[in-house]
Amino acid sequence: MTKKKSDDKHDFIKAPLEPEGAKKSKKVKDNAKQKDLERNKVDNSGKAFTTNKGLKMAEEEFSLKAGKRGPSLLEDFHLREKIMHFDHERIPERIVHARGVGAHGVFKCTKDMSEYTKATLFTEVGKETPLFTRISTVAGSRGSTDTPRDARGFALKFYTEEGNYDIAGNNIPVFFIQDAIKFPDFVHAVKPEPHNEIPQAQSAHDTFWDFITRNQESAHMAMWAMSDRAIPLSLRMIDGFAIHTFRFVNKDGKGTFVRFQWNPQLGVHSRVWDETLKVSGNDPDSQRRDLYDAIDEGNYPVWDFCVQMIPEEKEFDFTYDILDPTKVWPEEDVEKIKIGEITLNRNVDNYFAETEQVAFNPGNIVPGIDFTNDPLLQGRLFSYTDTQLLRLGGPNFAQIPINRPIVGVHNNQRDGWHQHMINKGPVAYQKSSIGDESPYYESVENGGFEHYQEKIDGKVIKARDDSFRDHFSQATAFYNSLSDVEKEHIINAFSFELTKVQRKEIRQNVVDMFANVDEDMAKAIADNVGADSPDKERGFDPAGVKPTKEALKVRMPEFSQENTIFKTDTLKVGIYSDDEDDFDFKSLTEKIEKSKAKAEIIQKTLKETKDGVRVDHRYDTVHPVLEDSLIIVVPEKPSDEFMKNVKEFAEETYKHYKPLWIIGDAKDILDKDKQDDPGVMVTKDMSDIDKFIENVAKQRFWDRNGSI
Ligand code: HDE
Repeated sequence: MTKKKSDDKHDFIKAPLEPEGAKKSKKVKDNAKQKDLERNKVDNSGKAFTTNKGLKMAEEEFSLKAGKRGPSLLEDFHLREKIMHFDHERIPERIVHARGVGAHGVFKCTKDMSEYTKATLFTEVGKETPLFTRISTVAGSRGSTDTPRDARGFALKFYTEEGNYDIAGNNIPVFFIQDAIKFPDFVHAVKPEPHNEIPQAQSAHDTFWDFITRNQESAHMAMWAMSDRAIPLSLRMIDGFAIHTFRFVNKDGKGTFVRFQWNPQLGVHSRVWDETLKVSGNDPDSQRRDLYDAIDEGNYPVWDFCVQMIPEEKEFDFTYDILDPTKVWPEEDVEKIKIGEITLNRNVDNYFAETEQVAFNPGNIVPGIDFTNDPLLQGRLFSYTDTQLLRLGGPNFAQIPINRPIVGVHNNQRDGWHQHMINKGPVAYQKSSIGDESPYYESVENGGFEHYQEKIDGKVIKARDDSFRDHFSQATAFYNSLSDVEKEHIINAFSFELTKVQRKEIRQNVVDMFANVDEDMAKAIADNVGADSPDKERGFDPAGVKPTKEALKVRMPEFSQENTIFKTDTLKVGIYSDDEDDFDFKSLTEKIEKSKAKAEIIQKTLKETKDGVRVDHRYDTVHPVLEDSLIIVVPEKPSDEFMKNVKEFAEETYKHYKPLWIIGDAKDILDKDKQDDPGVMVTKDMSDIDKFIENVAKQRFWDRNGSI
């Protein structure tokens, strides 16, 4: 490489490629998709600068001009190429799920499912299939915050040996509507209102709640959206559900109804509302950062991948229609079976190339999987290709590196925008003697795809079966399966949302409608928002049917977060302390990290502690809501800077029910009457560390004074 002399003046700002202190990821075993992507990776290091046509340029400081002070010239092809590219750097964002984060990973089969499906990713124990995931919020635009109250999209693309298999799911097991034809209405209602484009990424406004009360099939999902599930602590702590009923097909052609879900080994955990609002302002990227950092540090999140199955003969044995996407299959009805594990182990190299350009489609299936007549699923099978055609600029988006399968693609499709394949020869049609009858069609026995031959018998009609008309039984069963704290959070969420609804009639309609879920709940919400006492009958749309007694008996304790997994792994322990203190930070942080939690020291500056431990934050550049628990190390003579923020740190941690430990004199830090509350520790030294670590695993202590 030769370097022009005149460039030397810039050398004093040489910056390393990686930021200081960047952690190195654990080396992950190469997989087929990773190797495939390597082909497209660009390495600029040590290379001469070129235009897009490969021309080396000697300089890029000035555009070409007629005279040093003259106008720019049209013949400056480099200026034109650069600006032209810049002008076209944006593509349409996704209509829904615009904000997302992506990661690579692997699916490992842990149970041979060949009795039910011939899909090879599920039939060989130990087999690993590379995958890509994109986790998203639904309503906000691409630049919105990570933490609104919203469902999270959780889409998986398995790069199988039989082609790509996608599950584009959510972290909530049901959906707002039963038929795809209502989707545009639903999305228009939840998105910012069209006249003023307010509010961004929020359901707390009139049109959303108007839609809900006018479309009562939404009752169940609305309950989930108001629950803690919609404000997750971390994307590593959410469930994934394919929602729809799919079909497994085995090699004898026998079908079995199946639902997929994947559950995090870290448990499902949430924030409290006040906290999530503050996180939004303090770190709008908190959730994508959390996922990125965890993977970067080698703390790979793992999900148990599970199925629930119903034999075709039992299709009509339930109190709900098993094809209804507004219903779950409670585990008391249908056993959940773990069949594999998903591990996310590699961050993307380039957000746009991978996360933005990835194209999921529930219609991407492999032999052994098929669709059912779920009317919501049927509409999705059309929508995804259609939207991607526009978003990714033409019909060849399956050739984009992140989308292309790890197996060869052979057909006689040709041309179109961004065609990358060079198909040789004169044949561009199927069945040709010139082309030696290639590509040939694979037999079903050898893995050729054949659609499931479901018998269909019915009239062409615009209607839905009566079996889809009970909209409240599972909404009630869900509410009744939650803990008191979770119920209180739902009441508070409804109250918050309705307080933002301007039209009194809509507030009233909501409390009337949700009295059909639980009258006490609706009454409490009505009291909070100043609505009249709820009237259940007025709030019931006669297009629906009332739940039967039997349907109301159902319980789903599996969905209460009280019954989730609790462990310390990767939870953050903030250590608020004074940089002049001689405290033994080394031992404290080592003990915390031994428990797999993460210690983060917060001091006046980023200089190391006196005993040489890395300091992560300054007092005023981190907010206590960004820590999962807090230790305050009080020095004998605290500095003014230490005292300035310490009360806020203590109060916020206390108020959000998180573990709090004050080592030293707590007098000027936390009110005396709060010091004996659950999850609060005040001690002279750090000998009680084990107790604190237990508290960190518990995460929240709901039986403190006050409620959120
Ligand atoms: Fe989607 N959905 N959706 N959706 N959806 C899209 O496709 C659509 C539905 C889901 O990370 C779009 O490429 C219709 C249910 C996820 O790239 C679009 C209906 C579930 C993602 C679309 C639904 C989902 C999308 C927008 C009603 C949970 C993000 C951009 C029938 C099971 C995938 C795009 C990613 C994205 C249409 C309902 C999940 C417009 C018509 C139910 C996770 O095609």
